Amino acid sequence: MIENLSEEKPRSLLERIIQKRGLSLESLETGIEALPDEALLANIEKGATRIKKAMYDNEPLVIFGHDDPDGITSTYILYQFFNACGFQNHKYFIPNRNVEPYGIQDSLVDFVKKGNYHLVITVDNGIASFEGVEKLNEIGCETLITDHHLIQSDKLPNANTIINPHLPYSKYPYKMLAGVGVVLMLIRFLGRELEYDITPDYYFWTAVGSIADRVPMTEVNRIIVRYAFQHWKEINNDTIEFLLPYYGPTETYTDIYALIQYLVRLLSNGREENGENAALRFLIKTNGEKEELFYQLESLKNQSETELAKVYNFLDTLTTGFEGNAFIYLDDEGIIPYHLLGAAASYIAGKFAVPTLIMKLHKSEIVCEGRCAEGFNLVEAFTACKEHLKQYGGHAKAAGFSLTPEKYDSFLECFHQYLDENSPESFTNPKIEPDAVVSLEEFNEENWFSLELLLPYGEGNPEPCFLIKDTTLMDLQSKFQVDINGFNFPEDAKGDVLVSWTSPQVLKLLSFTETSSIA
Ligand SMILES: [Mn+2]
Repeated sequence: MIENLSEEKPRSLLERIIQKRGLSLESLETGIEALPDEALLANIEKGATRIKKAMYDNEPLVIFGHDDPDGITSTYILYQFFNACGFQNHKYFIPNRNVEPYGIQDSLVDFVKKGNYHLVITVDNGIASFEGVEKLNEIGCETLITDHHLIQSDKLPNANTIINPHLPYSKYPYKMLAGVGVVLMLIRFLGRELEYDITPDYYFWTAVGSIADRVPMTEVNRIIVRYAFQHWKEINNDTIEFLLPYYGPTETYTDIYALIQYLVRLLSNGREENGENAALRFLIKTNGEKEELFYQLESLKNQSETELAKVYNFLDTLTTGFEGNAFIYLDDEGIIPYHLLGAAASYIAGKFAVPTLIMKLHKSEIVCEGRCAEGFNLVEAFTACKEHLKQYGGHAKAAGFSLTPEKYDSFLECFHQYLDENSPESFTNPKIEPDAVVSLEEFNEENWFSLELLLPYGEGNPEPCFLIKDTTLMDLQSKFQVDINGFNFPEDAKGDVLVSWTSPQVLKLLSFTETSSIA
């Protein structure tokens, strides 16, 4: 009798989602005390020792970043850490991908020569800079590589030290850190040794770079972001202080998560020449200069969002009625700007869940950004076709390459053959599984706030998806703002709808299945 009663007790929306996903309340509340010991990251001790030597000997060093928000936040937290420790002999160099290829190029080698630097610390890049590291060695400059990109064909650059969770002998149990996550672990390790307290602002900026790089929001990455949420009020950082008057409230975790997503967009637009980057300068500079750079980045962000909307529109027309096991497009009409190739590929791969290659002729080479969903590995695919490529690299689900135009046809042939042999069947029409069947009444304030425990969303922890049975558009619209999301939902139809709950008053349609029409 008692058992029956407890079975019938209605469970909260949050409890149903947690159960459906096989999670537990405890696992969602894990704090930083549960982080693995960063000493398990291979070579971290050697790297830390090299950095401490530079600090004690006051050796001039350069942090060599990458021009995306992961690279910018990586550079920023390491730069700030040196500042905080009272070290003053560090500079940074951020290459511009629109001007030069990925990784260590001659521009950095020249910068190092001129400044007589003895040490380069790469962040969020370097693992594929075989020639670049050799060139630095030749001029007597050591390289410490910190990176999270995949290691190519067991070949490693000839660097002083390499810290990368993908090193086969690394014992650190979590591989999916962002570049900035690797840097945070190095700073935590150094902080321990130098007895310097790693404050919540380091975690906050790591959260920004990690969410920007779309690493899975599970385990270590999730703990880092949650720590930034939980300690938000203690964050003492002049960039955040500067932003608050411009930005809306930051009372709830939803607000802070939205601020992080805003910063991801803001920091994507700082590319400059000669190793400089406006986004990094915005983070580092103070007062008047910060304000000027903020307005500059804001206006660049608005420009690029307008540009992006145009590209998405174009892709929508290009993919009307699309079916197939891959989407491959060479932009020979010049509609997709070079710097939006990755965004374009992400858009298509997200919409159709197929491997997507978007290519463009750039400086007499064909450059490609590839994206794909679960179940396919772009780096493996490119490796299988590497004889046709000039350079390639990246992650399983986000990778790129360059090739000479003469090799284009032979590459395509090779890639199609690889697809035929390696495509899972589920590429066509991935089915969305609801986390819970809900009534409209359940989309209330109490439930909204209870779901904040699931934040941050990302790969491995998707935004919940709800099934509302037998409803009409009128029912939904009587209580909510409904984002139809391009679906056909006739006024006179009843149906089962899948929605995501994007803000307390907004439901976004993910699918609609008609059950009956209203007589
Ligand atoms: Mn990265």
